[in-house]
Parts: sequence; structure tokens; C-alpha cells
Amino acid sequence: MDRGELKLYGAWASPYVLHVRLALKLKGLDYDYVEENLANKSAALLRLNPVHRKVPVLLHGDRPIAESAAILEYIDETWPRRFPLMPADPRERAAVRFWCHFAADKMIPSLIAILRSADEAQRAAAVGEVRENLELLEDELREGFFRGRRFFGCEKLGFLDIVLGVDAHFLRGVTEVAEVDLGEDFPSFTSWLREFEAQPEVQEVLPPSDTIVDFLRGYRRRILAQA
Ligand SMILES: N[C@@H](CCC(=O)N[C@@H](CS)C(=O)NCC(=O)O)C(=O)O
Repeated sequence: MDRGELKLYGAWASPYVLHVRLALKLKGLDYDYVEENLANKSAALLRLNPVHRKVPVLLHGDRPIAESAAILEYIDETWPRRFPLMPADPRERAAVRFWCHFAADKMIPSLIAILRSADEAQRAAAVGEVRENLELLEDELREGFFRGRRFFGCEKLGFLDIVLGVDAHFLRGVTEVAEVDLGEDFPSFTSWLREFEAQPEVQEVLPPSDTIVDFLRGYRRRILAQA
């Protein structure tokens, strides 16, 4: 494929953009990358994603695709033989989509709530939500549809590993910034996350924890200053 064919509009600290970058890395696809300033978005981004005006947007030739989950599915369906991301079985595909919605609708909002918490009561409520979410994931890994697997994608990373793994990498950063100690309460989740983070493609794509922590500290400082 011609390198000029794929162009990704992103922001380096966006988990949604990192989902796409990791999928492209696992697929072995080259692409041009445009770093957006989200405080002053380019005319190109506004034209390519007029509905949400957000990153990521993937441009394939002259076709823009927005929304990270839709982009991941597009990449997987366009290059199905390179490192398949979605399972073949419909029941398993449904489970993957279910937990991707869980990540977007419950996991990420609970992390943002911790970063935005302005007093101890808000912080405790947000930490409680994160704990509840982790308990659900822990149960899923131990007893649910994906039990007994090394990764959600079995022996190799799959669609759900990408989404939950990147988000969980940010969760680590959030717990450090907010000084939340999760202790040893989620052993299956913790060992899955460790294996995910040890994969060479993940290490190449994800910013180091320190960099994420600095970014999240800055984000929290700005939010609290506006309150
Ligand atoms: N549901 C979208 C969420 C994308 C998103 O929230 N992107 C953020 C960066 S993390 C963004 O572009 N924010 C800019 C804005 O809200 O104006 C997806 O999965 O792609």
C-alpha cells in the first residue's frame, strides 16, 4: 500500500487515538500522522469530522472515517488477513462490542470523574465507580466469556485488548495522579494488563507512564483552576 494513502489526525495523549495507532501498528500499516492542537483545531479536522469535531479521524485516500471503534472495524475489515483483530464467531464479536461500550460508557467517564474531583466526597465517589468497574472486569476475566485466556483475543492481542489495554494504561496514570491505591484487589486484571503492556507493539506505541502522568497532572490542574 502507498504510504500516502493513510493519514491519521490525532492528539498524542488521546486514548482513542492510541487505540487506532496500536491497531495500525499491529496490522503493520504505515500512515502519515497529523498532530492536532485541540484548542485550535485545523480546518482539515473540522471538515473531515464536522459532526463531532474530534480526533481520531483516519483518512484513507479521500475517505474520512471518524470514531475510534468505527475506525478499528474499518481497518480490520479492509486488511482482514493481517493480524485479525475481531474474532470470527458472532457471539464473541458481540461480547467484544459489549465490553468496548463498557470502556467508553463507564470506564473512561469514571477516570475523568477522578481527575475532575474537587473535594474528598467527589473523589471517593469516583474512586468507588472505578473500583466497581474493575470488579466487573475482574469477574469477566475469571468467570465470564473470556475466562482462562491470556488475552481477550486468545493468544494474541485482539480488538478488546487494544481498547481496554490502552484505557487501563491511562487508569494507571490516573491512580498515580490522584494517589489511589488499588492494592491487590484485581489480580486477573493486573496480570492481563502487565502482559498487555509487555508486548513490543504496545511499548512502541504507548507513551511512557511518566509522560502520561505529567499530562494528566496538567489536565487536573487546569480543570481545578477553572472550577
Ligand atoms: N467517541 C470518540 C471520542 C473521541 C474524543 O473524545 N476525542 C477527544 C480527544 S481524547 C477530542 O478530540 N476532544 C476534542 C473536543 O472535545 O473538542 C471516539 O471514540 O473516537
